[in-house]
Amino acid sequence: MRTFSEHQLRQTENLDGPWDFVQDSGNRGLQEKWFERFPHDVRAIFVPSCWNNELSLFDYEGVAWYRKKFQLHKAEHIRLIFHAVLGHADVYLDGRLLGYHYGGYTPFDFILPSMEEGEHELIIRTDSTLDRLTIPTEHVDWFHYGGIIRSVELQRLPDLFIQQLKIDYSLQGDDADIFILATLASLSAHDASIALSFSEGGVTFHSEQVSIAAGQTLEHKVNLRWTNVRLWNVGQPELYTIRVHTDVDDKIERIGFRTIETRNHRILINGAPVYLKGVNRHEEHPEWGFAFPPKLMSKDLDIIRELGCNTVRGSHYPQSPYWLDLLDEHGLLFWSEIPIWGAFLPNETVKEPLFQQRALTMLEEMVSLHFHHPSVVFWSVHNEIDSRTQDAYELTERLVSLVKSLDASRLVAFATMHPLEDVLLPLFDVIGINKYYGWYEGDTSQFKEMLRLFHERAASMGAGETPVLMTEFGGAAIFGDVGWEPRLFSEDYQAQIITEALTIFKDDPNIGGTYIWQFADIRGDLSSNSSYFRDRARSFNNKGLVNEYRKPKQSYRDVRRIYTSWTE
Ligand code: ADA
Repeated sequence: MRTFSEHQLRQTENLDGPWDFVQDSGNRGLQEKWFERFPHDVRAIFVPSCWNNELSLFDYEGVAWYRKKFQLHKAEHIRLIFHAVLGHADVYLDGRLLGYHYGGYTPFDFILPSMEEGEHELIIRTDSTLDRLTIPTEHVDWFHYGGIIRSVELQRLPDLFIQQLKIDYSLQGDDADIFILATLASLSAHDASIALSFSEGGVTFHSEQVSIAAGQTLEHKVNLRWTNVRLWNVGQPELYTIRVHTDVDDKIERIGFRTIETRNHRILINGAPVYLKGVNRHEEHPEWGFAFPPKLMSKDLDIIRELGCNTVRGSHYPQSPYWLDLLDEHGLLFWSEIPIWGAFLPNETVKEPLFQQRALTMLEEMVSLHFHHPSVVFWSVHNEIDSRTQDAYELTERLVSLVKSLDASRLVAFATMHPLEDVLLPLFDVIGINKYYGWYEGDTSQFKEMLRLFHERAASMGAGETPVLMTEFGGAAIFGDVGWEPRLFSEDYQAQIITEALTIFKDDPNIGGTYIWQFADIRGDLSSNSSYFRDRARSFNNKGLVNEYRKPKQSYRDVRRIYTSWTE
């Protein structure tokens, strides 16, 4: 799950591997109380995975139940962490409902004090159904996978345990004011006093004795100043591993020191402008769906670095912490976003309290999941919603103010598909434009005029200084379709429009960087009964620079030549 251990002392165990699995296409399980009596007619499924990658389940969207039994060899406190379950998840333990989570790409957990020794039965009812109030909603340009896509972890907790470690800082040059918050929790019937120590790279820098009342939580703050810290930078990753521990428990987080600013239409890292050379990456593969294995993440990273990129947009949902660890370790910048995918999002949905609440929760969970990664520069609140309306404005105000209250150090961004009519521009630190001249409309020469009008309009709205990134552009190519003439869907045509667009964007001083749509081909969501996405040949979104098995198309080679020649 991470490239480093999050604990040295705490005992943790992944409940990964085969689980009992049963499809509930008639949605009978709740009424028949499958959480008390799991059906006998089950199949084994691997966790983590997407069930759609199993035989006969390819197209299944709906309810499915999972079961795993585990043993406790003594009575003890435990914590169950679900690192990501797609859609709706109801969790039952020994027949009792522990709770419900809605989301898909962020963890949730349960702390279970004084569990009895012996066998326990964990059951999860998941529902992958997309509808008008889910995020994403029912018409979305990626496959409707379902399942437990990241690990399920069982932790054994002592009476006094470390619930959270949060590290924030502010930098003056290379001196850092560091703010550490360690949250301790007591599951004990007695007041206690405990020695708490903080270390970095194995060297203790702070210790003190703290008291905690029976059954309470305690937020313990430590503020200190470190001088001459090594700064994390693009291509120069300097990381600090910070551990808090008692004699029975610990928690490890990893951070990097760097500043983020914007000036002259550029993103500045540690005061220096960085022209962003990026791709959009879905964390998806035809064999694994969204349960993307670590080995393939490091291959993706190699291919993206070889392309000359210094940044990745995590389109369109919070990506795995393992992936962000890799970016931290190689000094690439990351754009993190929640899965509000708006191209077909009705305005009525935007106003719905349930939809808004889900969006706010997803944002909060994303910020909490990715907070310590120095690679994260952008928090993106939505993609391609109808940004011309007052309803969009009101939703966006809520989302932006929540993100800013959670983390004032990063840039709040979005991607618009209505650059010339958008009313949201003044709300953001960074504006992303998605436009497909040369593919869905017109030809690439139209980018120039569109951008001229956009900059004029942004200035008239008071957003003239806001950096603008081209967050999506490109076109589809079927891997292997090459020829003498650049036809739609050929590798030649895709390479041509991407290279033309890149040249135009680089010549525009108001553009601070580019994210090509997209890194790799992904499965699309097509069916014979639906009119959506019918232009997706092979049932894939074929706009990848590499195909779904990461084989390079012509555009990959051309973009590599361009990105590696851009030195700014
Ligand atoms: C949109 C969207 C992407 C993808 C792309 C396309 O801009 O944000 O997810 O669907 O268009 O391929 O059309």
